[in-house]
Amino acid sequence: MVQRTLARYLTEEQRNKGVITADLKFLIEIVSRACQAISVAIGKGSLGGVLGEAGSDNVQGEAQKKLDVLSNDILLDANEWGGHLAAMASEEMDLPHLVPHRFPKGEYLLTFDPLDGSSNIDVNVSIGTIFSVLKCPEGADLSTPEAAEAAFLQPGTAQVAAGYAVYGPTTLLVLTVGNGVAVFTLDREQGSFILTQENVQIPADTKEFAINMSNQRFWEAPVQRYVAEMQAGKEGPLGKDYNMRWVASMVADVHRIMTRGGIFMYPLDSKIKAQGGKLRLMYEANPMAMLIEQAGGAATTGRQRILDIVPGKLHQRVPVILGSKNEVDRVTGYHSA
Ligand code: P6P
Repeated sequence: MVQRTLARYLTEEQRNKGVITADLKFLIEIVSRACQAISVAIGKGSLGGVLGEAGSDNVQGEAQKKLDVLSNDILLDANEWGGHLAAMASEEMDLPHLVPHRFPKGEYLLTFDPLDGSSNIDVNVSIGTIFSVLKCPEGADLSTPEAAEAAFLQPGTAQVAAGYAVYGPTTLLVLTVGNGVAVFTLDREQGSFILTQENVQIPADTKEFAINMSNQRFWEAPVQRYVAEMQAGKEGPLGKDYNMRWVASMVADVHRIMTRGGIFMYPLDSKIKAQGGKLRLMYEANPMAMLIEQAGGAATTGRQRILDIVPGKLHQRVPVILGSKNEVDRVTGYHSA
């Protein structure tokens, strides 16, 4: 059977549905090759001298792992010369990274979390790269990194593409260009991503929830109620027994939901209320919310659709409740009860 590579899939999306431009196709291919390079670096582990702390902190005040910095550099280097981007923004950088003057500028903006779940790197648990693509507004001020931040502050509904790579037993690229969700598996011998699933559909119901239970005492009442009802099992109001999973790599937890359904929650709690949440809107919540909705799921903060949020700042944090639609609708409903 003829294998459909990422390049062929994108070409057919461009030709048949006019969904994407040649520049966006090029951008996604460049990002996929950067993810391949990150996958190779991760795969070397201790042998590559890439484990452990980098000895620096990122803009979030989190200690950076060597692989955080390496992954960020791989994505910057891969994307700045191609002429398809105007600027990039990353979890690892305080300000946007402008395309150097020596290279042509393009019409797209790229945001990314270069290595999500990096607390899992040193214990050999799946981690991932998350990315989101926006169009750069006409006339945007890109004169300085500080000025360029405003160009990124668009709601998630403005995304033209979103995806993640999950570095697990296999390396997968999960992608949407606004026409459903496709899954590509990295063929390491060929060095290309091969289409292995398209039109992903998340079951509307589930028996599996993902949340960090150690925060339970900090949760708001609607989440306390919902988790207690799931723990009550089939004797409780939800009438079924639930199982729990928490990988502490959003990409791994979201990919499980993409694969078999479930609900993922990093809700607002009293410990992080001042920050607005734990997860970042522009390069975690928004791309994952686009993917989840494109696969028939739902993604809210508990109070509003994530994709409708108009960002106030580049590294804004939000509560995240996403996954199987009927479950997300239920707990979102509890917030307005
Ligand atoms: P906690 C990883 O640091 C991350 O940003 C997400 O990938 C993950 O879902 C979450 O934080 C884990 O947070 O508080 O359980 O360590």
